[in-house]
Amino acid sequence: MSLKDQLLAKIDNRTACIGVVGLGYVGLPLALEFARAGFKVIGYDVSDSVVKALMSGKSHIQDVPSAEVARLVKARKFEATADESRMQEMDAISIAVPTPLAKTRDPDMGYVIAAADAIGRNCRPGVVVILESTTYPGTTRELMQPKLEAAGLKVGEDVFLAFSPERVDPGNPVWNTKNTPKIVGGITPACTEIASALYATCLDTIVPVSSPETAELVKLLENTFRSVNIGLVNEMAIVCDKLGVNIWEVIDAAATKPFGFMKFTPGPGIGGHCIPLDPHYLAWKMRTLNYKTRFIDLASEINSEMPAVVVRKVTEALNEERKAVNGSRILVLGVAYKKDIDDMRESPALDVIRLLETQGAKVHYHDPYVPKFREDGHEHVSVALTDKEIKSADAVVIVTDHSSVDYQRVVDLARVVVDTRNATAKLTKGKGRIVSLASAASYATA
Ligand code: SAJ
Repeated sequence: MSLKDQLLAKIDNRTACIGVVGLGYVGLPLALEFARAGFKVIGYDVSDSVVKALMSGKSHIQDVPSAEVARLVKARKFEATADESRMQEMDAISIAVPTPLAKTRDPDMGYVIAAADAIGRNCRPGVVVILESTTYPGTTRELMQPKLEAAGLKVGEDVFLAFSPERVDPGNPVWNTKNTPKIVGGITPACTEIASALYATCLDTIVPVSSPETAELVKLLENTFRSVNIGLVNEMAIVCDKLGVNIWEVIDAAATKPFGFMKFTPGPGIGGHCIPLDPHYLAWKMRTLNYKTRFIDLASEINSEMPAVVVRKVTEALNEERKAVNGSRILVLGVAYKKDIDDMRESPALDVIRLLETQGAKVHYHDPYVPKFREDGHEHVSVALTDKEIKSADAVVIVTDHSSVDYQRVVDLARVVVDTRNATAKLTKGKGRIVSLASAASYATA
Protein backbone atom coordinates (compact mmCIF):
# COMPACT_ATOMS: atom_id res chain seq x y z
CA MET A 1 0.00 0.00 0.00
CA SER A 2 1.37 3.45 -0.95
CA LEU A 3 2.20 6.04 1.70
CA LYS A 4 -0.74 8.06 0.42
CA ASP A 5 -3.18 5.17 0.83
CA GLN A 6 -1.74 4.27 4.24
CA LEU A 7 -2.28 7.85 5.42
CA LEU A 8 -5.79 8.01 3.97
CA ALA A 9 -6.61 4.76 5.79
CA LYS A 10 -5.32 6.12 9.12
CA ILE A 11 -7.39 9.27 8.61
CA ASP A 12 -10.45 7.22 7.73
CA ASN A 13 -10.20 4.90 10.76
CA ARG A 14 -9.11 7.73 13.07
CA THR A 15 -5.87 6.03 14.05
CA ALA A 16 -3.82 8.93 12.64
CA CYS A 17 -2.12 11.06 15.29
CA ILE A 18 -2.97 14.70 14.56
CA GLY A 19 -0.58 17.52 15.38
CA VAL A 20 -1.44 21.21 15.62
CA VAL A 21 1.48 23.65 15.85
CA GLY A 22 0.45 26.90 17.52
CA LEU A 23 -2.36 26.76 20.11
CA GLY A 24 -3.86 30.22 19.73
CA TYR A 25 -7.29 31.40 18.58
CA VAL A 26 -6.89 29.32 15.39
CA GLY A 27 -4.92 26.25 16.52
CA LEU A 28 -6.69 25.39 19.76
CA PRO A 29 -10.25 25.29 18.36
CA LEU A 30 -8.95 23.22 15.41
CA ALA A 31 -7.11 20.79 17.71
CA LEU A 32 -10.28 20.21 19.72
CA GLU A 33 -12.37 19.66 16.58
CA PHE A 34 -9.97 16.86 15.59
CA ALA A 35 -10.12 15.43 19.13
CA ARG A 36 -13.91 15.48 19.05
CA ALA A 37 -13.76 13.63 15.71
CA GLY A 38 -12.03 10.77 17.56
CA PHE A 39 -8.36 11.41 16.80
CA LYS A 40 -5.52 11.49 19.32
CA VAL A 41 -4.30 15.08 19.07
CA ILE A 42 -0.98 16.53 20.16
CA GLY A 43 -0.91 20.31 20.32
CA TYR A 44 2.56 21.84 20.12
CA ASP A 45 3.29 25.34 21.38
CA VAL A 46 6.54 27.10 22.21
CA SER A 47 4.94 28.68 25.30
CA ASP A 48 5.40 26.53 28.40
CA SER A 49 2.72 28.53 30.21
CA VAL A 50 0.15 27.85 27.46
CA VAL A 51 1.03 24.13 27.55
CA LYS A 52 0.86 23.97 31.32
CA ALA A 53 -2.48 25.78 31.49
CA LEU A 54 -4.03 23.54 28.83
CA MET A 55 -2.78 20.37 30.52
CA SER A 56 -4.39 21.58 33.73
CA GLY A 57 -7.66 22.03 31.83
CA LYS A 58 -7.55 25.82 31.45
CA SER A 59 -8.31 27.56 28.13
CA HIS A 60 -6.75 30.92 27.23
CA ILE A 61 -8.98 31.32 24.15
CA GLN A 62 -12.33 33.11 24.54
CA ASP A 63 -14.24 30.71 22.25
CA VAL A 64 -12.85 27.54 23.88
CA PRO A 65 -14.39 26.60 27.24
CA SER A 66 -11.92 25.26 29.82
CA ALA A 67 -14.35 22.43 30.61
CA GLU A 68 -13.96 21.17 27.04
CA VAL A 69 -10.17 21.28 27.27
CA ALA A 70 -10.29 19.42 30.59
CA ARG A 71 -12.68 16.81 29.19
CA LEU A 72 -10.52 16.03 26.17
CA VAL A 73 -7.28 16.04 28.18
CA LYS A 74 -8.86 13.65 30.68
CA ALA A 75 -10.10 11.42 27.84
CA ARG A 76 -6.49 11.43 26.57
CA LYS A 77 -7.75 12.70 23.22
CA PHE A 78 -5.84 15.97 23.48
CA GLU A 79 -2.50 16.79 25.00
CA ALA A 80 -0.34 19.89 24.78
CA THR A 81 3.44 19.85 24.65
CA ALA A 82 6.41 22.15 24.16
CA ASP A 83 8.63 19.21 23.21
CA GLU A 84 9.16 19.34 19.45
CA SER A 85 10.34 15.72 19.34
CA ARG A 86 6.68 14.73 19.86
CA MET A 87 6.20 15.78 16.22
CA GLN A 88 7.74 12.42 15.32
CA GLU A 89 4.45 10.80 16.42
CA MET A 90 2.31 12.99 14.20
CA ASP A 91 0.77 11.72 10.94
CA ALA A 92 -0.77 15.11 10.14
CA ILE A 93 0.47 18.57 11.19
CA SER A 94 -1.53 21.80 10.88
CA ILE A 95 0.51 24.98 11.43
CA ALA A 96 -1.37 27.92 12.95
CA VAL A 97 1.33 30.32 14.10
CA PRO A 98 1.31 34.14 13.90
CA THR A 99 2.37 35.96 10.73
CA PRO A 100 2.79 39.54 11.94
CA LEU A 101 4.13 42.47 9.96
CA ALA A 102 7.44 44.05 10.84
CA LYS A 103 7.49 47.81 11.50
CA THR A 104 8.59 48.19 7.87
CA ARG A 105 5.29 46.59 6.81
CA ASP A 106 7.29 43.59 5.54
CA PRO A 107 6.11 40.08 6.47
CA ASP A 108 7.69 38.62 9.59
CA MET A 109 7.89 34.93 8.70
CA GLY A 110 9.89 34.05 11.81
CA TYR A 111 7.20 31.92 13.44
CA VAL A 112 6.42 30.02 10.22
CA ILE A 113 10.11 29.36 9.58
CA ALA A 114 10.63 28.15 13.16
CA ALA A 115 7.65 25.80 12.84
CA ALA A 116 8.79 24.52 9.44
CA ASP A 117 12.32 23.93 10.72
CA ALA A 118 11.01 22.02 13.75
CA ILE A 119 8.82 19.89 11.49
CA GLY A 120 11.77 19.33 9.13
CA ARG A 121 13.81 18.04 12.06
CA ASN A 122 11.10 15.66 13.23
CA CYS A 123 9.11 14.74 10.13
CA ARG A 124 9.05 11.27 8.60
CA PRO A 125 7.58 9.71 5.41
CA GLY A 126 3.81 9.41 5.25
CA VAL A 127 2.95 12.75 6.91
CA VAL A 128 0.70 15.57 5.66
CA VAL A 129 1.64 19.14 6.61
CA ILE A 130 -0.86 21.99 6.22
CA LEU A 131 -0.01 25.68 6.67
CA GLU A 132 -2.97 27.76 7.94
CA SER A 133 -1.30 31.05 8.82
CA THR A 134 -2.23 33.97 6.58
CA THR A 135 0.73 34.69 4.33
CA TYR A 136 1.88 35.91 0.93
CA PRO A 137 1.12 33.78 -2.12
CA GLY A 138 3.99 31.36 -2.76
CA THR A 139 4.92 30.74 0.89
CA THR A 140 3.86 27.08 0.85
CA ARG A 141 5.77 26.25 -2.32
CA GLU A 142 8.77 28.57 -1.89
CA LEU A 143 9.36 28.35 1.85
CA MET A 144 7.64 25.23 3.25
CA GLN A 145 8.34 22.73 0.46
CA PRO A 146 12.14 23.21 0.44
CA LYS A 147 12.24 22.78 4.21
CA LEU A 148 10.53 19.41 3.98
CA GLU A 149 12.56 18.31 0.96
CA ALA A 150 15.79 19.36 2.67
CA ALA A 151 14.94 16.60 5.13
CA GLY A 152 15.07 14.19 2.18
CA LEU A 153 11.29 13.94 1.85
CA LYS A 154 9.74 14.32 -1.63
CA VAL A 155 6.57 16.37 -1.47
CA GLY A 156 3.70 14.56 -3.20
CA GLU A 157 5.25 11.14 -2.65
CA ASP A 158 6.92 10.80 0.80
CA VAL A 159 5.13 13.75 2.43
CA PHE A 160 2.12 15.81 1.49
CA LEU A 161 1.86 19.60 1.74
CA ALA A 162 -1.08 22.02 1.42
CA PHE A 163 -2.28 25.51 2.39
CA SER A 164 -5.61 25.99 4.11
CA PRO A 165 -6.42 29.54 5.28
CA GLU A 166 -7.77 30.07 8.79
CA ARG A 167 -11.18 31.75 8.79
CA VAL A 168 -11.67 32.11 12.52
CA ASP A 169 -13.62 35.14 13.65
CA PRO A 170 -13.15 35.29 17.43
CA GLY A 171 -16.38 35.86 19.30
CA ASN A 172 -18.59 35.19 16.28
CA PRO A 173 -21.73 33.52 17.69
CA VAL A 174 -22.74 31.98 14.35
CA TRP A 175 -19.60 31.01 12.42
CA ASN A 176 -16.96 28.82 14.03
CA THR A 177 -14.12 26.47 13.05
CA LYS A 178 -16.49 23.57 12.39
CA ASN A 179 -19.16 25.23 10.24
CA THR A 180 -17.06 27.74 8.26
CA PRO A 181 -16.20 26.33 4.79
CA LYS A 182 -12.53 25.27 4.61
CA ILE A 183 -10.41 26.05 1.54
CA VAL A 184 -7.67 23.49 0.80
CA GLY A 185 -4.96 23.80 -1.88
CA GLY A 186 -2.19 21.18 -2.16
CA ILE A 187 1.16 21.18 -3.94
CA THR A 188 -0.03 18.09 -5.85
CA PRO A 189 -3.49 16.54 -6.34
CA ALA A 190 -2.56 13.85 -3.80
CA CYS A 191 -1.69 16.60 -1.30
CA THR A 192 -5.07 18.25 -1.86
CA GLU A 193 -6.87 14.91 -1.57
CA ILE A 194 -5.22 13.98 1.71
CA ALA A 195 -5.58 17.41 3.33
CA SER A 196 -9.23 17.54 2.24
CA ALA A 197 -9.89 14.06 3.66
CA LEU A 198 -8.30 15.10 6.94
CA TYR A 199 -10.41 18.22 7.40
CA ALA A 200 -13.55 16.43 6.20
CA THR A 201 -13.38 14.26 9.33
CA CYS A 202 -14.22 17.21 11.57
CA LEU A 203 -15.33 20.23 9.48
CA ASP A 204 -18.67 20.57 7.71
CA THR A 205 -17.61 21.89 4.30
CA ILE A 206 -14.33 21.41 2.39
CA VAL A 207 -13.54 23.50 -0.71
CA PRO A 208 -10.55 22.01 -2.59
CA VAL A 209 -8.73 24.39 -4.97
CA SER A 210 -6.04 23.71 -7.55
CA SER A 211 -2.94 25.02 -5.79
CA PRO A 212 -1.61 26.46 -2.52
CA GLU A 213 -1.20 29.83 -4.22
CA THR A 214 -4.92 29.82 -4.99
CA ALA A 215 -5.72 29.07 -1.36
CA GLU A 216 -3.27 31.72 -0.12
CA LEU A 217 -4.85 34.30 -2.42
CA VAL A 218 -8.42 33.39 -1.39
CA LYS A 219 -7.66 34.53 2.15
CA LEU A 220 -5.92 37.69 0.98
CA LEU A 221 -8.79 38.56 -1.36
CA GLU A 222 -11.30 38.09 1.50
CA ASN A 223 -9.51 40.46 3.83
CA THR A 224 -8.35 42.94 1.19
CA PHE A 225 -11.99 43.13 0.10
CA ARG A 226 -12.88 44.28 3.61
CA SER A 227 -9.99 46.70 3.94
CA VAL A 228 -10.75 48.37 0.58
CA ASN A 229 -14.49 48.64 1.25
CA ILE A 230 -13.91 50.05 4.71
CA GLY A 231 -11.50 52.52 3.15
CA LEU A 232 -14.20 53.46 0.63
CA VAL A 233 -16.82 54.24 3.28
CA ASN A 234 -14.24 56.09 5.34
CA GLU A 235 -13.52 58.30 2.35
CA MET A 236 -17.26 58.72 1.80
CA ALA A 237 -17.49 59.90 5.43
CA ILE A 238 -14.91 62.58 4.65
CA VAL A 239 -16.87 63.48 1.49
CA CYS A 240 -20.13 63.73 3.46
CA ASP A 241 -18.44 65.83 6.10
CA LYS A 242 -17.46 68.36 3.44
CA LEU A 243 -20.94 68.30 1.92
CA GLY A 244 -22.76 68.48 5.27
CA VAL A 245 -24.57 65.18 4.63
CA ASN A 246 -25.02 62.41 7.20
CA ILE A 247 -22.92 59.44 6.04
CA TRP A 248 -24.90 56.97 8.14
CA GLU A 249 -28.15 58.00 6.46
CA VAL A 250 -26.52 57.62 3.04
CA ILE A 251 -25.23 54.13 3.88
CA ASP A 252 -28.48 52.93 5.46
CA ALA A 253 -30.43 54.12 2.43
CA ALA A 254 -27.92 52.53 0.02
CA ALA A 255 -28.22 49.29 2.00
CA THR A 256 -31.91 49.09 1.02
CA LYS A 257 -30.69 48.04 -2.43
CA PRO A 258 -31.44 44.30 -2.40
CA PHE A 259 -28.61 43.44 -4.80
CA GLY A 260 -25.17 44.67 -5.79
CA PHE A 261 -24.39 46.47 -2.56
CA MET A 262 -22.79 45.35 0.72
CA LYS A 263 -22.95 47.57 3.81
CA PHE A 264 -19.76 48.72 5.45
CA THR A 265 -19.60 51.52 8.01
CA PRO A 266 -17.05 54.28 8.56
CA GLY A 267 -15.21 54.54 11.83
CA PRO A 268 -12.08 55.77 13.59
CA GLY A 269 -9.86 53.43 11.54
CA ILE A 270 -9.30 49.68 11.42
CA GLY A 271 -7.82 47.41 14.02
CA GLY A 272 -7.39 43.73 14.67
CA HIS A 273 -4.88 41.13 13.66
CA CYS A 274 -6.30 40.52 10.17
CA ILE A 275 -7.66 43.43 8.18
CA PRO A 276 -4.95 46.03 8.82
CA LEU A 277 -2.19 43.49 8.21
CA ASP A 278 -3.16 40.74 5.76
CA PRO A 279 -3.40 42.91 2.62
CA HIS A 280 0.18 44.07 3.19
CA TYR A 281 1.37 40.51 2.65
CA LEU A 282 0.05 40.70 -0.89
CA ALA A 283 1.40 44.23 -1.41
CA TRP A 284 4.83 43.08 -0.27
CA LYS A 285 4.85 40.05 -2.59
CA MET A 286 3.81 42.18 -5.57
CA ARG A 287 6.58 44.69 -4.81
CA THR A 288 9.08 41.85 -5.22
CA LEU A 289 7.54 41.42 -8.68
CA ASN A 290 7.79 45.15 -9.39
CA TYR A 291 4.06 45.74 -9.23
CA LYS A 292 2.41 48.34 -6.96
CA THR A 293 -0.95 47.22 -5.62
CA ARG A 294 -2.74 50.54 -5.58
CA PHE A 295 -6.05 49.55 -3.95
CA ILE A 296 -4.30 47.96 -0.96
CA ASP A 297 -2.03 50.94 -0.43
CA LEU A 298 -4.82 53.50 -0.97
CA ALA A 299 -7.19 51.72 1.44
CA SER A 300 -4.43 51.50 4.02
CA GLU A 301 -3.66 55.21 3.56
CA ILE A 302 -7.29 56.24 4.07
CA ASN A 303 -7.94 53.84 6.95
CA SER A 304 -4.76 54.94 8.71
CA GLU A 305 -5.82 58.59 8.30
CA MET A 306 -9.07 58.11 10.22
CA PRO A 307 -7.66 58.58 13.75
CA ALA A 308 -6.42 62.00 12.64
CA VAL A 309 -9.85 62.74 11.15
CA VAL A 310 -11.40 61.92 14.53
CA VAL A 311 -8.96 64.18 16.35
CA ARG A 312 -9.77 66.96 13.88
CA LYS A 313 -13.47 66.55 14.75
CA VAL A 314 -12.60 66.76 18.46
CA THR A 315 -10.52 69.88 17.83
CA GLU A 316 -13.40 71.50 15.91
CA ALA A 317 -15.89 70.53 18.63
CA LEU A 318 -13.71 72.08 21.36
CA ASN A 319 -13.10 75.11 19.21
CA GLU A 320 -16.84 75.67 19.08
CA GLU A 321 -16.61 75.98 22.89
CA ARG A 322 -13.63 78.33 22.57
CA LYS A 323 -11.41 75.62 24.01
CA ALA A 324 -8.07 74.29 22.87
CA VAL A 325 -7.25 70.60 22.83
CA ASN A 326 -4.22 71.53 24.90
CA GLY A 327 -5.25 71.21 28.52
CA SER A 328 -8.72 69.83 27.74
CA ARG A 329 -9.99 66.74 29.53
CA ILE A 330 -11.11 64.12 27.01
CA LEU A 331 -12.95 60.90 27.85
CA VAL A 332 -12.54 58.15 25.23
CA LEU A 333 -15.35 55.56 25.28
CA GLY A 334 -14.26 52.13 24.00
CA VAL A 335 -10.67 51.24 23.09
CA ALA A 336 -10.97 47.61 21.84
CA TYR A 337 -10.53 47.32 18.08
CA LYS A 338 -14.22 46.52 17.57
CA LYS A 339 -17.37 46.33 19.66
CA ASP A 340 -18.07 43.76 22.35
CA ILE A 341 -14.61 42.19 22.43
CA ASP A 342 -11.51 42.82 24.58
CA ASP A 343 -8.86 42.70 21.84
CA MET A 344 -6.66 45.80 21.53
CA ARG A 345 -4.44 44.69 18.65
CA GLU A 346 -3.84 47.53 16.18
CA SER A 347 -6.80 49.36 17.74
CA PRO A 348 -7.30 52.83 16.21
CA ALA A 349 -8.16 54.04 19.72
CA LEU A 350 -4.44 53.85 20.48
CA ASP A 351 -3.75 56.35 17.69
CA VAL A 352 -6.61 58.64 18.73
CA ILE A 353 -5.33 58.72 22.33
CA ARG A 354 -1.74 59.23 21.23
CA LEU A 355 -2.66 62.10 18.90
CA LEU A 356 -4.78 63.82 21.58
CA GLU A 357 -2.07 63.45 24.23
CA THR A 358 0.54 64.79 21.80
CA GLN A 359 -1.62 67.93 21.49
CA GLY A 360 -1.68 68.32 25.26
CA ALA A 361 -5.07 66.82 26.11
CA LYS A 362 -5.55 64.96 29.37
CA VAL A 363 -7.10 61.70 28.12
CA HIS A 364 -9.01 59.17 30.22
CA TYR A 365 -10.76 56.11 28.79
CA HIS A 366 -13.59 53.82 29.78
CA ASP A 367 -13.92 50.35 28.25
CA PRO A 368 -15.89 47.62 30.03
CA TYR A 369 -13.88 44.97 28.18
CA VAL A 370 -10.41 46.46 28.68
CA PRO A 371 -9.68 47.21 32.36
CA LYS A 372 -6.14 48.36 31.52
CA PHE A 373 -3.53 48.34 28.76
CA ARG A 374 0.11 49.31 28.31
CA GLU A 375 1.09 51.62 25.45
CA ASP A 376 4.16 53.75 24.78
CA GLY A 377 5.71 52.48 27.98
CA HIS A 378 2.97 53.48 30.39
CA GLU A 379 -0.17 51.92 31.73
CA HIS A 380 -3.66 53.21 30.99
CA VAL A 381 -6.45 52.17 33.34
CA SER A 382 -10.15 52.25 32.48
CA VAL A 383 -12.05 54.81 34.60
CA ALA A 384 -15.50 54.12 35.98
CA LEU A 385 -18.19 55.74 33.85
CA THR A 386 -19.50 57.95 36.67
CA ASP A 387 -21.68 61.03 36.17
CA LYS A 388 -18.74 63.08 37.39
CA GLU A 389 -16.38 61.56 34.83
CA ILE A 390 -18.78 62.30 31.99
CA LYS A 391 -19.66 65.81 33.15
CA SER A 392 -16.08 66.84 33.83
CA ALA A 393 -14.91 65.91 30.33
CA ASP A 394 -14.59 68.78 27.87
CA ALA A 395 -15.45 66.20 25.22
CA VAL A 396 -16.48 62.53 25.23
CA VAL A 397 -15.31 60.58 22.15
CA ILE A 398 -17.08 57.32 21.26
CA VAL A 399 -14.33 55.33 19.53
CA THR A 400 -15.64 51.78 20.02
CA ASP A 401 -19.37 51.35 20.52
CA HIS A 402 -19.65 48.48 23.00
CA SER A 403 -23.30 47.46 23.36
CA SER A 404 -23.20 47.52 27.17
CA VAL A 405 -22.61 51.29 27.48
CA ASP A 406 -25.66 53.53 28.16
CA TYR A 407 -25.13 56.18 25.49
CA GLN A 408 -28.33 58.04 26.38
CA ARG A 409 -26.86 58.72 29.80
CA VAL A 410 -23.63 59.89 28.17
CA VAL A 411 -25.49 62.24 25.86
CA ASP A 412 -27.63 63.52 28.76
CA LEU A 413 -24.61 64.44 30.87
CA ALA A 414 -21.78 65.29 28.48
CA ARG A 415 -20.98 68.79 27.22
CA VAL A 416 -19.88 67.49 23.81
CA VAL A 417 -20.00 63.96 22.34
CA VAL A 418 -17.94 63.12 19.26
CA ASP A 419 -19.56 59.98 17.87
CA THR A 420 -17.34 58.03 15.44
CA ARG A 421 -19.65 54.97 15.30
CA ASN A 422 -23.19 56.40 15.03
CA ALA A 423 -23.88 55.03 18.51
CA THR A 424 -26.07 58.04 19.34
CA ALA A 425 -28.31 57.83 16.25
CA LYS A 426 -31.45 56.68 18.08
CA LEU A 427 -31.06 58.78 21.21
CA THR A 428 -33.09 61.74 22.35
CA LYS A 429 -31.18 65.02 22.37
CA GLY A 430 -29.24 65.55 25.58
CA LYS A 431 -27.70 68.55 27.30
CA GLY A 432 -24.64 68.71 25.12
CA ARG A 433 -23.85 68.72 21.44
CA ILE A 434 -23.37 65.59 19.38
CA VAL A 435 -20.77 65.77 16.64
CA SER A 436 -20.92 62.93 14.16
CA LEU A 437 -17.94 61.68 12.17
CA ALA A 438 -19.60 63.37 9.20
CA SER A 439 -20.59 66.84 10.33
CA ALA A 440 -24.37 66.85 9.81
CA ALA A 441 -26.42 66.28 12.95
CA SER A 442 -26.84 62.61 13.64
CA TYR A 443 -30.03 61.10 12.23
CA ALA A 444 -32.14 58.47 13.87
CA THR A 445 -31.86 55.30 11.82
CA ALA A 446 -35.18 53.60 11.26
N1 SAJ B 1 -14.57 48.07 10.54
C1 SAJ B 1 -15.06 49.27 10.08
N2 SAJ B 1 -16.13 49.27 9.24
C2 SAJ B 1 -16.72 48.10 8.84
C3 SAJ B 1 -16.20 46.88 9.32
C4 SAJ B 1 -15.13 46.88 10.16
O1 SAJ B 1 -14.56 50.34 10.42
O2 SAJ B 1 -17.70 48.15 8.09
C5 SAJ B 1 -13.40 48.07 11.41
C6 SAJ B 1 -13.64 47.41 12.75
O3 SAJ B 1 -14.08 48.36 13.68
C7 SAJ B 1 -12.26 46.86 13.10
C8 SAJ B 1 -11.65 46.53 11.74
O4 SAJ B 1 -12.39 47.28 10.78
O5 SAJ B 1 -11.47 47.82 13.74
C9 SAJ B 1 -11.71 45.06 11.38
O6 SAJ B 1 -13.04 44.68 11.58
P1 SAJ B 1 -13.63 43.25 11.02
O7 SAJ B 1 -15.11 43.31 11.17
O8 SAJ B 1 -13.09 42.95 9.70
O9 SAJ B 1 -13.17 42.24 12.14
P2 SAJ B 1 -11.89 41.36 12.27
O10 SAJ B 1 -10.62 42.08 12.16
O11 SAJ B 1 -12.12 40.57 13.50
O12 SAJ B 1 -11.96 40.46 10.97
C10 SAJ B 1 -12.33 39.13 11.09
C11 SAJ B 1 -11.84 38.52 9.83
N3 SAJ B 1 -11.84 37.08 9.95
C12 SAJ B 1 -10.75 36.42 9.48
O13 SAJ B 1 -9.80 36.97 9.00
C13 SAJ B 1 -10.81 34.97 9.57
C14 SAJ B 1 -12.71 38.93 8.66
O14 SAJ B 1 -12.38 38.15 7.50
C15 SAJ B 1 -14.16 38.73 8.98
O15 SAJ B 1 -14.96 39.08 7.85
C16 SAJ B 1 -14.48 39.62 10.14
O16 SAJ B 1 -13.74 39.08 11.26
C17 SAJ B 1 -15.96 39.62 10.45
O17 SAJ B 1 -16.76 39.55 9.48
O18 SAJ B 1 -16.29 39.76 11.64
